[in-house]
This record gives sequence, structure tokens and C-alpha cells, in this order.
Amino acid sequence: MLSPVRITVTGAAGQISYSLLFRIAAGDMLGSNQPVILQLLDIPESRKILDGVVMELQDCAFPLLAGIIATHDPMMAFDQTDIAILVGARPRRKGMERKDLLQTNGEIFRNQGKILNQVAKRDAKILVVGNPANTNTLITMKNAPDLPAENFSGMLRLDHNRALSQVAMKLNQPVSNIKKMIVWGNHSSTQFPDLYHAEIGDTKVINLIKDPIWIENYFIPTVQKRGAVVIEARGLSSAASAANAIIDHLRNWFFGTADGDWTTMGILSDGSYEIPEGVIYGFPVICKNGMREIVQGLEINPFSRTRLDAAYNELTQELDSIRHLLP
Ligand code: NAX
Repeated sequence: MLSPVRITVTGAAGQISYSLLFRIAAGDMLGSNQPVILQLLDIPESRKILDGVVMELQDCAFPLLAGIIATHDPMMAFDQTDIAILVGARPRRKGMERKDLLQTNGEIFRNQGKILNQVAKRDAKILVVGNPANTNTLITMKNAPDLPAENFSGMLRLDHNRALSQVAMKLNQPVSNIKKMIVWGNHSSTQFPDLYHAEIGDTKVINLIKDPIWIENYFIPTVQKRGAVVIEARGLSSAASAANAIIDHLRNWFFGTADGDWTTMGILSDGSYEIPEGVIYGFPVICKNGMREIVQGLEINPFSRTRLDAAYNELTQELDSIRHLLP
């Protein structure tokens, strides 16, 4: 029997976690032989709900669930953690500007970064989901200087999956046939879902769609604005699809991307594709043996270049407003 992996989930009483925790405990993320200990963090105001979630986890009698810790103390939640999934954040309230959200949530991620630096396993993998996800990833990473920068990533996988699905529906193909999708940039409306490199078999998707108007006027805005449209329909933001994207992201990170394919992760820019160093940016990555590498050498046409730069510019503006949260 393998020894249990410690998985911290913050915002554990929230709606994404309600779709996530049961799937992790069932083995969807790390496989059906891997026991897990869930270390659940939420704020004291959410304690009652968190207790209810714990009761339901117990009531599932999951064979792989080797323990549950439920706490509002981040020291306890991050102690010796192997995987930290940072979902917990304040939602944007009416009248709140994006910069206010950056501020409030930035402070949460600064504190959690500092605590991860103290108590997490030295090779812990950290995925940031709470918005604004890219900049929160940067804040967490910079405040945890003793953990390797390559062990941090921000989530763009939901955007990536949304893009795959739109193409699958357009071409009436199974999603699994579509390879090499990319969503560049920020998890925000400046993101650029790019299907110039996507393939089905040996054929470029772009040559099958043959409809630049659909790409520009339907595909790109549909993926960019999908989150808002889901809120409009459900009265709540994406939760089950976000939880599914977390599982996909971590599965690829641990077990690798399939041969001949890649995925999108928000990772620290290193100058690739002329995106200057120092922001967390959605790049195409190949994962192998728990490591990931940016796919190199893709051609960026002028249409794409403008969009890649727009996302970078937005990220630098976000960075300017939270610089004081970086050590
Ligand atoms: P909920 O409001 O349902 O849950 C958030 C939970 O976080 C609450 O239980 C709250 O008490 C808790 N929380 C607040 N401050 C905390 C702190 N300091 N420490 C620990 N827990 C804390 O939100 P939910 O729908 O679950 O979404 C969570 C976050 O994910 C939001 O920031 C949301 O914007 C973001 N999303 C990011 C996505 C992505 O692709 N990167 C997609 C889905 C989602 O919109």
C-alpha cells in the first residue's frame, strides 16, 4: 500500500471544493491505488459548512481517504503538504473594482505563501485557482522563496477545456481527437485561446474549420467570456467544471501529458515567446516525470502577437498594483 499523499484544499467550504473533494477522495486525481489525507482550510465564518462537508466525506466511506483535517489555521492546513490547491478567495462584490479584489485576495495569498514556505514539504506542488489566479500565483510563489518556482502554477485549464469543447462541437468530433490547444496569457477576458496549432490527426484544425470569422467573432469571445455566461445562467460561477479542470491540471502535472499533445498552465514567464520574465502566464507545456516545460518554437502570427501582448500588458498592470505584497 502506498503511503498517503497530503492534499491541502483552501476554500474547502466553497462551491468548487464541493465538486472537488469527493473526486479527489474517490481517486480521480491521483489514481485508484493512492491513499490521500485531505487538509481542509476555510475561515472561521465558514466552519459550520465545512463541518457539513467533512460529515459527507465521512459518509462516503471512501477506501482511499486516509484522514481529514478541517481547520481555519493555515499552519495546520499546510503542514507537510504534498499538494496545495489554493481555491479560497473572496468573491468580487457589487461595486468592488478589480484592483480592490487584487488587493484583498493578494493579502490572502501573501500570507499563505509565507506559511507554505515554512511548513509545506520542500517538493510540494502548488496550484492557485482563486482569482485573479495568475497574479495570486505570483504573490504566493514570491512569498515562498524556499520552495522551487517550478512547483507553482496558476489555473488556465478550465479555459483550455472550454476551448477544446467549442472546437469539438464545431467539428462534430470527440474532444479526445483534438490536440495541441493553447490558451495564452491571463485567466481573464484578455486570454487568447489559440487554435492555430491545434490538430486532429495530421490535419490542422484551422484547415478543417476554414472560417476565420467564426474563430474571431465566435470561438475566441465565447471562450473568453464563458465564465460570465455561466454566472448569468446559473446565478453562480463555474464550479464542477472548475473542479474538473483542477483534476486535469494536477493529473497531467503528476502523470505527464500524452505523447503528441500538450496542455496549458499558468507558469512563470522565462522570456519564451517574447513574454518578458516575471509574470505568471498561460503557456503550452509538456509535463513529464512531475516536471513541465514550455513548448518552444511555435510560430506566432501577427494576429496572435497582438493578443499575447495584450494579456501581458494586463498582467503587468496587475503586478503594479500588488508590488507591495511581494517581498
Ligand atoms: P466560494 O465563494 O463558493 O468559496 C470560496 C471559499 O473560500 C469560501 O468557503 C470562503 O469562506 C473561503 N475563503 C475565503 N477567504 C479564505 C481564506 N483566507 N482562507 C481560506 N478560505 C477562504 O467560491 P468558489 O466558487 O469556490 O470559487 C473560489 C475561487 O475560484 C474564486 O476566487 C473564483 O473566482 C475562482 N475561480 C477560478 C477559476 C480559474 O479557472 N482559475 C474558475 C472558477 C472560479 O471562478
